[in-house]
Amino acid sequence: MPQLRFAVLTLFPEMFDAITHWGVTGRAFQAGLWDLHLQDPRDEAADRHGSVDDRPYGGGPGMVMQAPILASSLAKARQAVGEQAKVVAMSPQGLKLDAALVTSLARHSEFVLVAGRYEGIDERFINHYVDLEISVGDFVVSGGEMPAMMLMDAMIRWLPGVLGHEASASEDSFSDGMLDCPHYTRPEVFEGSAVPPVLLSGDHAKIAGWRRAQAIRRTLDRRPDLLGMDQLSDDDQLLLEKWDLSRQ
Ligand code: 9D3
Repeated sequence: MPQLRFAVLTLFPEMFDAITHWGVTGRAFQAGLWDLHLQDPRDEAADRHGSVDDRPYGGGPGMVMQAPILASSLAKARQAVGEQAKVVAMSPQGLKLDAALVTSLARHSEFVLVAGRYEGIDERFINHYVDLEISVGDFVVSGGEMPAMMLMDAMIRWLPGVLGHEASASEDSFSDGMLDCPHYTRPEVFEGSAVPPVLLSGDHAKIAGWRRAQAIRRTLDRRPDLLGMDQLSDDDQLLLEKWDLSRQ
């Protein structure tokens, strides 16, 4: 029944309340649009201390998650989510997540996400079982749980029925390779700054043109890499000129 099914290998399953209990993803979970199975590798520990990690061969700081523990945890997760599930490890060494990667993953509907802790995961587990490693960016966080939740959230937003009729994932910033326009609500004047008059005009075509011009200007200023070209279309250039946003 769910359109998207995830299992996550994690030592901190309670963290995932963040996406099952709150907001857009929480509502969609309660509605049965997506499903989540949490598998704690601690359940596979053989010793009475519940060890899932050990010291790195060759020495060095930190501990490494053990391959046999992760392999039996993965086997249980696959039973829950489907034997054909795509296995994705969240990793600082992974492919950097972006909108194109999120939509390309949508060809699959069953995933096991591996959220690591400690210094890392035994490379043999990755080589034997992991289809794809994904990073959320070039900065360090303390484990794979929040990156896994970011990936799931980004995918869940694309499911039909998740976003209300007033919004769609394809209208979101980045889907069209452009930053969003600025937004305003009451009061009409805040600390001496008025809302741009065009937004009060009631002329919907004019408002749409202004918003597009603002989005183009902000993308040029802040994220020219998103446009991936050094020339605007003639239409977009004219729109910037109309709203006096051309520069130079
Ligand atoms: C000293 C080497 N560090 C690797 C950059 C050690 C290390 C730090 C943090 C190993 C693992 C982690 C935990 N991070 C993740 O599991 C992680 C992550 C990240 O830190 N940044 C961006 N994306 C991701 S996805 C998973």
